[in-house]
Amino acid sequence: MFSGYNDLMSESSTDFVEALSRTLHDARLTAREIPRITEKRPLSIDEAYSIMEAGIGLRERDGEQVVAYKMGLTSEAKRRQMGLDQAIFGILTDRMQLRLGSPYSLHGRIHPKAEPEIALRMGRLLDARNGSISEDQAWNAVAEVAPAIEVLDSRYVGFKYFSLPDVIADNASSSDYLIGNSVPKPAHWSELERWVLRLSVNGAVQHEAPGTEISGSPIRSLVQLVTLLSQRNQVLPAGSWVLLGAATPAVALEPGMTVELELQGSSAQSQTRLEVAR
Ligand code: OOG
Ligand code: MG
Repeated sequence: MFSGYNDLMSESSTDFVEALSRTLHDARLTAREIPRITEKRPLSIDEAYSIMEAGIGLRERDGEQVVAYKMGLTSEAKRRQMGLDQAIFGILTDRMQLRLGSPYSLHGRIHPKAEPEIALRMGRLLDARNGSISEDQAWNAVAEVAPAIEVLDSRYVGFKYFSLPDVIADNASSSDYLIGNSVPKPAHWSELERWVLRLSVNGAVQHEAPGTEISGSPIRSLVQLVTLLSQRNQVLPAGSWVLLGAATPAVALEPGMTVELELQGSSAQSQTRLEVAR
């Protein structure tokens, strides 16, 4: 029986954040589902991000380093799939990054799903703490562009019908990510809107969508991330990778599956493959 939420109502806010980040951390490490937090207690978006950050602190204590960020629920299709209505961000570490060409073991995952994304590497820091940044400013700070496959997992029972604060506290369902080989950086960010992202499983196309499915324009995801970080008094550091959000719904992973992301644009063509181990 899950008993980790027993004292939730009586704890102070700091203890509560500590306790829940630990509960989610342990659920991930032991691959055990837990009930959603908001079944027991209301949770604000702000508290939820504090739980996420405390959880990343626990991972850092285990030797992991923050090297990337992600935007989530930037696509209408994803929001519909999850029944949620607002874009959110998550924090990614070096240990979550998968290596190209290595089989991906589902061991230790609860209900993993894969989704097609575009990743950007920042050549310069972006900071919106003293005012908003423009799309051009954001694009000028980008050093590298690559396709990416994100593997989501949720620590909550069933991976559905959770509330926005629940999913934020669980680091936006982050689990692993694979960054493909870089493609040439387009001269203008609007070209990303015309890219097509196609997700296949065992050679059969499951989902396909244009870049406009990502926040209307993928660059808007980057601006949104920098804005959300600034609301937590944070900046996007140079060198970070950013996953801009899925363009299509996610597909459930099973042992032995091959997932392929094909990216098609006028100046960019590429294929990235994730082989799930048997
Ligand atoms: C939240 C994470 C969503 C995306 O790209 O939309 C996400 C979820 O679906 O559980 O990473
Ligand atoms: Mg994603």
